Amino acid sequence: MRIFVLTGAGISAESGLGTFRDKAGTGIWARFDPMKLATPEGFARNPDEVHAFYNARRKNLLSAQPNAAHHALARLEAGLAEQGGHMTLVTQNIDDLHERAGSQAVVHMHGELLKARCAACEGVAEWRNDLGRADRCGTCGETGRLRPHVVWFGEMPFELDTISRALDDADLFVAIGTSGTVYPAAGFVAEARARGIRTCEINLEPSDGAYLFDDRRYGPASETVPAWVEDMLGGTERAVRE
Ligand code: BJW
Repeated sequence: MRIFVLTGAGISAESGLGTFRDKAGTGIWARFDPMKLATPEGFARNPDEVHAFYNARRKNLLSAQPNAAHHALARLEAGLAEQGGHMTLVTQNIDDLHERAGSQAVVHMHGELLKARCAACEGVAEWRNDLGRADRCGTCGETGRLRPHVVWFGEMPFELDTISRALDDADLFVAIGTSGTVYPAAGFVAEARARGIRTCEINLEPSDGAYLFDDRRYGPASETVPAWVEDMLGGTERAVRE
């Protein structure tokens, strides 16, 4: 079996990293303005404010740990490979919790919080400390041109060609912990359906696009994802009922 997994903020919620939107209205974008903090225009207007937002989230990430859902997906990747199958893991998350849980190949379509990118030379470097306007690019030596290596609204997500090829090649599309609000990721389920691929949603609660999924499992990711992975590797494959 070839499985395409798309993860979102919900998979890292139980690791203490906030989600952006939830039905209770307590997500990050209910407290902070995404137009100020997650657009190139907002960064150009007030780089210090944007750096402070990402510096706080970077600190939080460095003290967070992967949870049972991240570990289960790492087991699934290894287990499918042993059975001659394959898993593609695409995440919208900028955290590194999949890697720390042992996932070997993670596509970060919205970038990575522990990296900085230079607007002058496009060089990308590991970055674990606070980032600010006084910092110098290690590649070209320019000062004040570094930004978080993340994808803001209006910017092109990374690796869309890789993602499209992986969708072409999948038997099952699974969305975990994502509200399905932000495009192009929100459109992957429709693309999967158009290719005749079975679809499964695993989330705390039904997303607005829940009707697009053939199979649905609801509850905290730390419980639902390990149970689903056990089914997939155990061969019962409840999630792909014919
Ligand atoms: C749990 C749980 C638990 C809680 N267990 N579950 C087409 C139509 C309309 C608009 C557009 C469109 N195409 C483009 C747009 C514009 C825009 C967009 O989509 N806007 C929408 C708001 C309408 N998109 C863009 O600008 C993108 N670029 C782009 O489209 O380029 C042009 C292009 C055109 C054509 C093809 C290709 C490209 C860029 C989007 C960049 C998103 N950036 C952010 C911030 C940067 C990273 C960061 O700071 O972290 O990325 S926004 C934010 O949302 C972040 C996330 O990755 C992203 C998605 O959020 P996610 O992961 O779904 O989280 P939540 O919080 O929304 O949902 C969490 C879910 O978990 C909830 O359902 C909970 O219930 C659940 N949950 N606890 C399981 N314990």
